[in-house]
Amino acid sequence: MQLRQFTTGIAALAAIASVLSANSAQAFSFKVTDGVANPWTGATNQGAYSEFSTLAGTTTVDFNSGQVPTTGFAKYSFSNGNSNSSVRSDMWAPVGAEGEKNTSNYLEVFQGNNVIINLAKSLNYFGINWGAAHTGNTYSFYNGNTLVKSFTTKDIDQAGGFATYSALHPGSNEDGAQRQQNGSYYQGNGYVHFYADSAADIFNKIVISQAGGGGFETDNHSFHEGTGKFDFDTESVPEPGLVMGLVGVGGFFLRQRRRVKSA
Ligand SMILES: [Ca+2]
Ligand SMILES: [Ca+2]
Repeated sequence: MQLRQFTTGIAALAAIASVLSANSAQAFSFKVTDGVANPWTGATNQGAYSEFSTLAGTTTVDFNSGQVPTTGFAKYSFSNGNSNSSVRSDMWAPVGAEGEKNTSNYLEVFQGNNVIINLAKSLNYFGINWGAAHTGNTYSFYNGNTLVKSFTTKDIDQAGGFATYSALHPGSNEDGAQRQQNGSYYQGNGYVHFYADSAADIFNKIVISQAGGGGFETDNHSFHEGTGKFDFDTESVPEPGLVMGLVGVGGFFLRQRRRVKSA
């Protein structure tokens, strides 16, 4: 968003921009898409998955086991036990890429009980199926104990909104909800991609929190390892079948990737 503001900028913004850049070299971006059906099974009732799920170096957590992972690449913990925030399955699950009802388990976070995700390696990308959006849904990205960037529902609204406003998630007039023709407010859903624009923006810890009432519902978290810029537009995303076919010829795969990236 900062980039877009700068490039479409009016003179008044130039001063703000220079203050920001003096304060921090960081630029951290996000994009909202529909996401895709489960890229491994084709299932459409498990929420939306990242278009980058099958990119080499990406790990995806779908919560379908009913638990958060507490070992491995992404270790999840609750700041206050898991007395109210938890993995569950109910009507508030984030909807699928074409608005389908999600009948799988997902992660629910309430105020006062944050979810902390500690990563085994540095990341340059985190994607999430964000659903039933409420005011006060908050993501904070850290490198060690240093906050890289926070985002809230309002940031999505200001950038043009969510991909889908679902009748499955009736809500009230607030950040993340939009009035539809029948007079009801529907809450936002979509696949939201957060990514580093430079090596200064990589991160290894994510905190998911809720400020105020309502819950924060997410599913299908995807983590991409990286120590530099994540190029959203030119990262190649091979078809799942292609990845399977190239398992034994990683060198070829890497060469293809480099070629695409430098094109
Ligand atoms: Ca799920
Ligand atoms: Ca919610």
